[in-house]
Amino acid sequence: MGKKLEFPQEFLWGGATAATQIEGAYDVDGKSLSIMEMIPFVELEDRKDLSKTRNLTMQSFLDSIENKKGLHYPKRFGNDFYHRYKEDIRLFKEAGLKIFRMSIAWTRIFPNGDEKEPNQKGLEFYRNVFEECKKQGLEVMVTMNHFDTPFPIIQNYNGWKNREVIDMYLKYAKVIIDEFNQYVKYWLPFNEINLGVLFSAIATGEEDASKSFVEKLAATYQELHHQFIAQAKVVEYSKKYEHIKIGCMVADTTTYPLDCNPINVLENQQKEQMKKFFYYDVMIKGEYPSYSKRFFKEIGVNLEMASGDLEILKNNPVEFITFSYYMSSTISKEMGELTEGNLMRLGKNPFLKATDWGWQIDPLGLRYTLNQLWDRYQVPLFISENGIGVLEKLNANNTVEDDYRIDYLGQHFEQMSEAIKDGVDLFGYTMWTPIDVVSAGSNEFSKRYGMIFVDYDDYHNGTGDRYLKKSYHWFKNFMETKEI
Ligand code: P53
Repeated sequence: MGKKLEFPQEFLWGGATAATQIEGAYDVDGKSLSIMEMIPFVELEDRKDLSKTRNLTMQSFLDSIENKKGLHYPKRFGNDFYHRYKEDIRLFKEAGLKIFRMSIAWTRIFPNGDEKEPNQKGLEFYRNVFEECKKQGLEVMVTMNHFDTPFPIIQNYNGWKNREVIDMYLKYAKVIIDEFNQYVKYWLPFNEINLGVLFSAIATGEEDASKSFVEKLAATYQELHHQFIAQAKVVEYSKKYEHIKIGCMVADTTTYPLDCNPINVLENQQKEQMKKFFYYDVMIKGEYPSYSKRFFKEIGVNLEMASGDLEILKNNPVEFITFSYYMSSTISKEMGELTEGNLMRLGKNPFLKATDWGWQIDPLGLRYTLNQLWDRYQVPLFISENGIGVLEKLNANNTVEDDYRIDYLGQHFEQMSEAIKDGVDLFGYTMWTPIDVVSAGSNEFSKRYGMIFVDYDDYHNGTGDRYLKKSYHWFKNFMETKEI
């Protein structure tokens, strides 16, 4: 007999995915390529070191279009959801999921960004998917932009650096809200909006090697400002429909001071401010916080704002917070100043174990994070991603005995239930991910997160058939009993 956890009856249990990591069908029905589909798979000796995957230039993107070098671009193939969505949605439903978080590919709706009319074939695909969810009784949460800005917008308009892109995005957002508000109650304008500043190439456009670090940083904060405005304008537009809600999505980089040395405590506080609270502060409180003004001034970043921008932000905060939570890390002054190399460096924590990719597993950190966000913002919270990536193979019984995933999920669920007892208003959770997908960061198929195994390897060899892992059956039982 397991331990029984308490959750509200209406708690939204679900699973999360993203278009370029599942759909495939990159060149059908008028779709353009997004930036994500132009990053090749690179075999790594050290899975923790992703630097080799990041040699991205405008030339490498252009070369990828015709792919004369014969490289493999995994996000063009995903896990074949485009053709298998009915089976997948049925499997999600049978596992007991109540909500499915997915993203719409901008590249299917406005392939060049500047068309007058949306691509009907693209709308039709998503309508079919939503109809299927409705038939199976699954609620839907949609991410409007999950790192996958159409490449033509980057090539022809210089991506998010250009203010004009706000209007292109808004046109896209209005079309999908008008078309699909009957199916979709929860909308997230941008996935992990804080990652753009860390990985400009992935989230918002190319990296320009000729620029200095500060110039690049200034450019990414300018892109971010445009995304904040775009998101606020989506919130403004959404007021047309009473039954839909717009939330934000932040990669929660939960950090602790390495020790009780006040130097490290203060260092952690400053990192927390600029790496996470800054984003929530702008999107929830509707203003640039004071500490960010000092940061920008000292580093030499001058944001260009149009008149009215600050009012737009102030008048249109999001209604709920979502965040991804995979790990925590430590911060110390020793790690150095904010430099290019260590932007994402994760300080070790001797009390935690890490995955093969160096992601330190920390269920208690989830309760800590939930309390921190609730104390500070007092808006409903939703965990839009959480899970564990592992190298896995099917065994002789065509399954995977993924007890580590069962432990990971169960321990995180337990801390969620504790946070709810603490009084935190947590209304849902979508695991990353119910089914194996292409990895966002490393492009592998081998970094598997699913409860459902998909028979593809890193080069898209395989049948694509779906098999249930042990965690699938465990989760299904958890949905019925709430026992871990
Ligand atoms: P992958 C870094 C840190 C935290 C979350 O990531 C991140 C990333 C990007 O790698 O991204 C989110 O596949 C993202 C998903 C992604 C998932 O976390 O690199 O929203 O698209 O798949 C897991 O292991």
